[in-house]
Amino acid sequence: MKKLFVIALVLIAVPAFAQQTLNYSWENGGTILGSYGNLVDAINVSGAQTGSQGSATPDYTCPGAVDGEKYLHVAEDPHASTPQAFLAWVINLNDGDQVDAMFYGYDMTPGSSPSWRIWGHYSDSVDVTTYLGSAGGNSEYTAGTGWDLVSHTWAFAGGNGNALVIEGRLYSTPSTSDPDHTDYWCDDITVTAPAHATIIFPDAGVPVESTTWASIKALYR
Ligand SMILES: [Ca+2]
Repeated sequence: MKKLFVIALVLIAVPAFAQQTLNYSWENGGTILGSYGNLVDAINVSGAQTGSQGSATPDYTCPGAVDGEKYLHVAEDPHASTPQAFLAWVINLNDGDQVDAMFYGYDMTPGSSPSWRIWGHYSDSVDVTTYLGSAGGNSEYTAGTGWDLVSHTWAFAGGNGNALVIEGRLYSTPSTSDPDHTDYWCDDITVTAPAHATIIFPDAGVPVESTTWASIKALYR
């Protein structure tokens, strides 16, 4: 009798707390949903990659994806302020909803830049490029031990907006110096949101503009 009561209570309680958790690991060849600031060369990559961290010549290597085969490369060029890569978008949220997100950023410089942070801002549920104010984030950086996890939990309070854009933020050093280019990689983002919301990740096969291809070729020639 007691067991039946417990089961019934769980069945009643579940709808009120129904959450969904989705993972995206860039395996579909996607890149980003959008960006802000001096973010360039958003490309889907696989295998070891070589990059620069504010240096004239490539000076460090990412060994490959932390999950699966593919992952995301972006770069800050030239260094200025704090570029943002829009990694996920949660739409149709209500005030008070809880959203959790985490992703892996590659970082080989303990205690100094380049580093990743996870942050968020509000938008409407129609256009991911709308900006309706900062939602805050986690002030911790990637640890600098290789693939490091950054995570944050938001209590949604979007005001006029009903969507949350989850950002990967890039922190480069020095803030201005030739060649003003730092490479970044991330992978394996997991988002948990209420079941009534919709979690959106980058689409497969988003065309890369020819100007971007030219700059990629220039980077690796
Ligand atoms: Ca992956």
